[in-house]
Amino acid sequence: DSHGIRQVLRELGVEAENAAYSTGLQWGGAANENSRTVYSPVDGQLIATVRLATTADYDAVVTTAQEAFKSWRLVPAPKRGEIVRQIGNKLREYKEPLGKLVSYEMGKLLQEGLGEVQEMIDICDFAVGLSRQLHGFTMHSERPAHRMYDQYQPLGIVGTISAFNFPVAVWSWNAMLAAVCGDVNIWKPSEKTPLVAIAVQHIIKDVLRANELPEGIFNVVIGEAEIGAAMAADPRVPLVSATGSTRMGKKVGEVVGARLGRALLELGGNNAIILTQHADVAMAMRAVVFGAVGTAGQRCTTTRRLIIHDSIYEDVKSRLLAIYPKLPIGNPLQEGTLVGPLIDKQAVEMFTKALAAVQAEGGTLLTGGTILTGDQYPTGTYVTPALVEARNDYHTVQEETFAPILYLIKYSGSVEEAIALQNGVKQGLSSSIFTLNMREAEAFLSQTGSDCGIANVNIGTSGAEIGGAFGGEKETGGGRESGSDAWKVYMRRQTNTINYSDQLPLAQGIKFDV
Ligand code: UN1
Repeated sequence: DSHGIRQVLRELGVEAENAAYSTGLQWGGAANENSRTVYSPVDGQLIATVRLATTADYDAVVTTAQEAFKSWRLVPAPKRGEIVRQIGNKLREYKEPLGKLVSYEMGKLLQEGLGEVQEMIDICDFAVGLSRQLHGFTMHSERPAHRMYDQYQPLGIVGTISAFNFPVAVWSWNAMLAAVCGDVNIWKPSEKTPLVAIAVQHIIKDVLRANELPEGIFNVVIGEAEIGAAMAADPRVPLVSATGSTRMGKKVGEVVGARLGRALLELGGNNAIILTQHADVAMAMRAVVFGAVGTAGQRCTTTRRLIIHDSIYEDVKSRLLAIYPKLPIGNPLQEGTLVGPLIDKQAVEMFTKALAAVQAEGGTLLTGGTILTGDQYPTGTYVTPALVEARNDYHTVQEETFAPILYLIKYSGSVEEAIALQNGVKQGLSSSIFTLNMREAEAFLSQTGSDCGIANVNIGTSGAEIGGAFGGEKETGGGRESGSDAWKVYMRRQTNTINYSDQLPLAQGIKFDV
């Protein structure tokens, strides 16, 4: 235990790590054969064995959540905000150990693990403010002495399926907004990162207990895909929010759609940075490298394509070739490391397969693409980030490979050509342009510009703040989470018209005398 992880687990109270599920206060899940071992991608050590929930366990959780909803929806929204405020404070207290566990279980840098917990704290603060601002509009009625307005009511159970790469932050975007909206939560974390979810549930349990709140406001179900499938099909879950691959999202979206439920989908990205001839290239490099190799290329916002004007192409290429071979790859808990491991060997296989495929299509591997071995790299999950010269229409370039591969793509004409390349993929999450030319920047942001949910100027594709709505178009799934008015999807909207006259005039001037 060279990283003091046992101590971290103790601090976080993860002693009930065998439990398959937890409602707000109780840990449960009958002993069965169904368990999963969790190994750290950092050093290959066994962290824990986690028992997986059965669909019967899931059903028990739904019943408890339904019961909790009956009273939680009656708590005034600002009072619900007070609970979220306390959760945010607890997260502040536990930021160090939780951030460390995120890093150890998922493999991202300690800095990023801490950043992820910070993102949770930020969304808590946002949700607290929001709890007093669940505003609807008031409208002017066309009829005399009538009043019309919108109101937003709690929806019910929100099911959140989260991915391994942001194992706690993305859940918190959903759960904290849902909580102030008066909803109750069922969380199905990635089966690759169950411990951080268990740790968060422990933190939340303490807050619920201190406030004598009912069980079932926050629930976690540790399980495999069948739990997600059960949630998608379950009419007791009016909203299913799912983050992950487009393949997974299509399945969830179809099943939720078939019952006319609500799905909030945040799926794959194939994000590009455009570097025009007017780019501040030196400044852009930091954004490009952070975007491409940060989190070892395992963010949905990772920069996967670099669309470069041919006048600066060689300059950009040689700058990247100076940086890439020197990137400090290694233990993410160690200071100074910039690239940690991939989540598992399956991810490594996808990385090497994509590199072989793109070269078979005619791409040129400029650097990287190797699997590191030796004492420092005991897991077979450490790779050297790859730079590949490629064309946008290569099949491999069109797909999202969840690994550090950056495709360099050349364009020679106007910014419109670059925008067409940028939009010329199935996904539509994040995008950015580096230019000091106002016409190019505005063209990129116009209705004929980037077709993505996120479009940035002179910053990279990853590392969004929680204050904006987060999500994307096309195969990214169309959902929006986090800031702005994303909260509205977690509520049931109602239009109310009140007549305070002694007449009953009909709208549209219809005459109907009885
Ligand atoms: C994700 O990869 O699913 O914008 C979320 C970012 C982070 C969130 C990424 N704030 O890169």
